[in-house]
Amino acid sequence: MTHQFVSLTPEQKEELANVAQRIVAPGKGILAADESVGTMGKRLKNINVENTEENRRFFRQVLFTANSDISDCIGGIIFFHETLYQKTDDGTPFPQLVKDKGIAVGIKVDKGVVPLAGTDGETVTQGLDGLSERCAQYKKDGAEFAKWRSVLRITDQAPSTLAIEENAWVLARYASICQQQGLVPIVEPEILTDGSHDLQRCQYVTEKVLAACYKALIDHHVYLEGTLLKPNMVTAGHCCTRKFSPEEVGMATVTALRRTVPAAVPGICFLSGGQSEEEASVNLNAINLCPLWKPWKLSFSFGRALQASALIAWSGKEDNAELAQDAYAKRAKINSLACKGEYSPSGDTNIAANYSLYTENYTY
Ligand code: 5MM
Repeated sequence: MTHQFVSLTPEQKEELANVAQRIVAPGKGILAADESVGTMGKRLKNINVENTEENRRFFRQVLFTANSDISDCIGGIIFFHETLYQKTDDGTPFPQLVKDKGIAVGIKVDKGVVPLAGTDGETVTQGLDGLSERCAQYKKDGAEFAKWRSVLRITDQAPSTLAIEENAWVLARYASICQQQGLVPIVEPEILTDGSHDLQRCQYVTEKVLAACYKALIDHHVYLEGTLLKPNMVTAGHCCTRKFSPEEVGMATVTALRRTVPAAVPGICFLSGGQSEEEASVNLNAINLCPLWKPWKLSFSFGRALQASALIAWSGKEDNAELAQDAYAKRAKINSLACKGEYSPSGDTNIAANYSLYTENYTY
């Protein structure tokens, strides 16, 4: 007979559940500003800006000092380690600045992916060594939630059972460790859009991956009410020749989630996965309009799809800071409406918002 050791006190559970619910309060989602130094370098290169610590700090400052109204749309911001210890020009620590706006501070705690031996180029995410100590320190330094990203790909043979199970197990170990240290874990099993597979294949794989994740989370006694899920939307592969409507994406996504994600999970915050800003918002809106029962909040945790226009507007020039903040606030507002199924696209042909943000093999 299996025995369940009680690992969290009622107070710990209450704190975790409260933080998770606060992040996905109605109309709120997450800004994923946790690009590691290398990833940020790629973003900056696109706008011809050098990847220096000061340029990374300045752009984050632009985002974090956006008008306080932003907290109606953003419930949490995910930081990268470096950013958690940076300050504004006037010396305010970034975590303090964000908290004062009523936004929860999150921290990326994974250390990227490495090859998973015995598979055809698949990966597993590393970072479990010393994780407990790092989480304890991050908690002291102002973090309330954490994020860990696993990466899976779709080919004729992939994802393999080994990759699905190993990544699910590691995500569960991470989630359990976070909760022990008082951080709400965001569980992110990203299935890349690389490939020419259709919507049905993505739905099938998403169901397999999420089912394995929740089996592992439950095996590890993770307190689901104190977690958030960050999955891919169910979309066709980047090279699929058949196009699917937002309504089809919404139905496939909600169907996959209903089959695999327990109702105890308070919120599902989608990654944007290389969709354009507008595509990601339209699909999130369609997901929320899907006429099926949805027991969780369906929100966003976008990186590229919340920052692309802002990066272009800024282009490394101090004088453009306000323009960049306007661009970021505009996308945040649109995504907030999409969380409630209230976004009506205006037919805006803004080039930046419709520009594909796809990066091949997004595994770094
Ligand atoms: C914002 O980027 C996050 C960190 O990326 P790296 O570990 O590659 O530096 C990343 O985990 C991000 O949160 C997810 O990929 C979702 O971002 P998108 O841009 O797909 O919404």
